[in-house]
Amino acid sequence: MSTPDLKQFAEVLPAEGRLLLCTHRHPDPDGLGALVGVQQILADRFGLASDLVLEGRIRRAENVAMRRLLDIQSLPKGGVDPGLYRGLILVDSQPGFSHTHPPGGLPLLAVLDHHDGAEGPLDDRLEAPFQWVDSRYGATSTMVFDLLEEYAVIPSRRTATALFCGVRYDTHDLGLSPTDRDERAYFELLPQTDRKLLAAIDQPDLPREYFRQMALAIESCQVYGNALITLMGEVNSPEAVAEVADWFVRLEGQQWSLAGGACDGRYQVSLRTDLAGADAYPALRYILRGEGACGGHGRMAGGQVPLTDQPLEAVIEKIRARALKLFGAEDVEAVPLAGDPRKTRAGR
Ligand SMILES: [Mn+2]
Repeated sequence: MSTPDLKQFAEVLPAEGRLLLCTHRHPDPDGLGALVGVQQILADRFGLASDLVLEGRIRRAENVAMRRLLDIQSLPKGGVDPGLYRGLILVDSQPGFSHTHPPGGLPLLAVLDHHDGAEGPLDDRLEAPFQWVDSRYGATSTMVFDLLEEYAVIPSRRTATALFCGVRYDTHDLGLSPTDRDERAYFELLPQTDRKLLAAIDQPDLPREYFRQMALAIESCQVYGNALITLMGEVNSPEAVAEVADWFVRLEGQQWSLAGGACDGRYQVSLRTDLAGADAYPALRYILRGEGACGGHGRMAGGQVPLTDQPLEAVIEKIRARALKLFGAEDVEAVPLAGDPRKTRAGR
């Protein structure tokens, strides 16, 4: 996990023409921030125009607000004519990740990512001439901040705001194992951001659907000692699953929060831990072993199981059984999250 010579980034770029930039399905603030940052480097330093292609609807309210308020324009994945582009840059993900399907027919020029995830030696998986994968970074937006610095590009207010959102949400405002680089990016970017936009992105209006989803999540959540398991049926969006996992790990005394929900033909799973030193990715890999794919970083991991071969109920039960085994809670009695705590006490 070494940092490549960032000067090599310039060497993989064409002298002219347009590039296509993409990230994982259902982009999050870090993916969006990294895209906006790379787009500015390409334009300012190399005179290269670029378009973003985004896959999967963005539905989490914060992410919707970020996209709208920063006017992040993109092409639908089906609307890409490869003939118009000279190559592809992928951020906040890697080729081969199950939630990432860049448009075909274009050479992959560069990959910037901070996730663990794909199996096997790096060289077998990545084919981009410029590969920068380093899971020590808390956010891909931090890596893009470093790239801006390397190429002496001063971020516009919009770029600074976008990158700041990426660093902020992926590191939980530096609360989650940030590196010195993340801290530097955060504090250097902050004075350059649009504070009104930051506040509007952080506290967006929420549709009623959001509260309905959260009510369902509370109903579905079972507490097994120090682990929370919330395996729902159909959900609005994969992002709702991540949000539920994030929310419930905050319950006092909890160390693990596993959430799942079916969406777009897949069972989406998110795992969070606040156990010091615990690594969510190997844990989720164990839970999904043989069923689906996953990736993660530090205390967060996400994955999917295709629902094509087996019914939803079977997938949910397999995941629950594996998770209970992993959490050492096979013999622990499940208690509903929102059950009456007095009854719960008496029952133990
Ligand atoms: Mn990220």
